[in-house]
Amino acid sequence: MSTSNHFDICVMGLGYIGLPTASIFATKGKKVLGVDVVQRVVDTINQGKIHIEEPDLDILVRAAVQSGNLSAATAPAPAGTFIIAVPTPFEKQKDGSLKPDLSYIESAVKAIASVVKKGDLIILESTSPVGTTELIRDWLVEATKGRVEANDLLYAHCPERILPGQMLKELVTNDRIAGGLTPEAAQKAKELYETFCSAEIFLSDARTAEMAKLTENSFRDVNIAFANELSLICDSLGIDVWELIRLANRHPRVNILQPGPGVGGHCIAVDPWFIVAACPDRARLIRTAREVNDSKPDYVINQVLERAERFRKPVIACLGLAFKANVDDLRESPALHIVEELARKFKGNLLVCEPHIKELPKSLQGKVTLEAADVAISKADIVVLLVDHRPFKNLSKRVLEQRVVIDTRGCWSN
Ligand code: SAJ
Repeated sequence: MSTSNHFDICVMGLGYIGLPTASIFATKGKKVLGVDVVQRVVDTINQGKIHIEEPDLDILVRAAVQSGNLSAATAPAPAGTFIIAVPTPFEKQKDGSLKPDLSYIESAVKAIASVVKKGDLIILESTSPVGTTELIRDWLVEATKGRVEANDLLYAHCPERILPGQMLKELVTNDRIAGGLTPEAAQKAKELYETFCSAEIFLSDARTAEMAKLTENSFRDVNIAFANELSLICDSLGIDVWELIRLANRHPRVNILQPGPGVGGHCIAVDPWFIVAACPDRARLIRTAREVNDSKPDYVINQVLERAERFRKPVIACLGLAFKANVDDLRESPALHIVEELARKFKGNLLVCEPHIKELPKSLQGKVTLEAADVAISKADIVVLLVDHRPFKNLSKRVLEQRVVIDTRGCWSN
């Protein structure tokens, strides 16, 4: 790494991936500059604080800032390595599919164009369609107006695979892939991640690494879709899907996942579409799985409407808004979508409990009441369990007696 750099690493994007990555490198002795376009985020981090929720991330960031190795800014500076960890949003198409939007990655590339120099390593961590690492190289050549040529820099894709809620552990213990545009780039990226990663790091090319990340999340989506489809079939046939899955999973080679009210978060509900967008005629199973999972929230809404018919003015308690258990993240949450729809239909009679938030999201403010679970249940005719948060699982079944219960997660199933 060049000794003329003030920084070893410049991390572009200080969100769920960039911030833990920048911080862990800093605590291992690397000089890290974290860059984010939001001034408030930069200020918060420079004070050693965090703007997102993740267990123990506050401790890691504080340690990194106090060590003097991590600082944040709104613009990049020269460094030996640039890690791009910005979001990859998507545009919804008329047919319901999603198309990746690479504009944040492109902006990050343009921002580093004035400071990159020959020999630097550029790593893309953001989940991206196949071919994006090559695009980054082309954009950078263009943005530097030829000051750097295609072969002057090393490019690699090293996708993150950490699970929200367990990020700090998985950052260290998950195997990784270092996919380079050249073998040298892959090797350099591997050596860098060995700074903190105690698991194996596999060398590959950039396209395979890009596809591997999309494949992992599509695999999970397809498997959840199987469970969700089973839940619909079982409802029609009068079978308890939770008992069915428990029994089927006793087979040594069967491992069915859990049905739910839909698939949320910013990864599994999105990434499969990047494969569908690239090969629409071939990705038939992957597309259908997405459609099955995306249909589940409306199915739950209809279940509630059906059960509500027997009441004149039903009071409905919805338990959970997050996209999955034991996190505060409401992004792409099927539970939130369901509650928003029910709030429209049962104005003033909807009680919501989400133990991980103190304030309702804007879309629900003034439309529903945030309550503790026991209070909400005690006032409700219908109880809809949307997220299997630990406190809900531990609720005494007695409080549910004499209530219509819709348990979308099998939390209270025997
Ligand atoms: N879900 C079910 N049934 C299940 C499992 C999950 O309905 O049996 C739902 C959850 O409730 C949630 C959604 O699926 O709404 C996704 O949750 P998740 O825990 O499966 O995954 P994420 O989105 O939190 O994290 C995933 C992980 N990918 C895989 O497990 C293959 C993680 O390792 C990735 O790093 C992350 O996506 C990412 O950033 O891409």
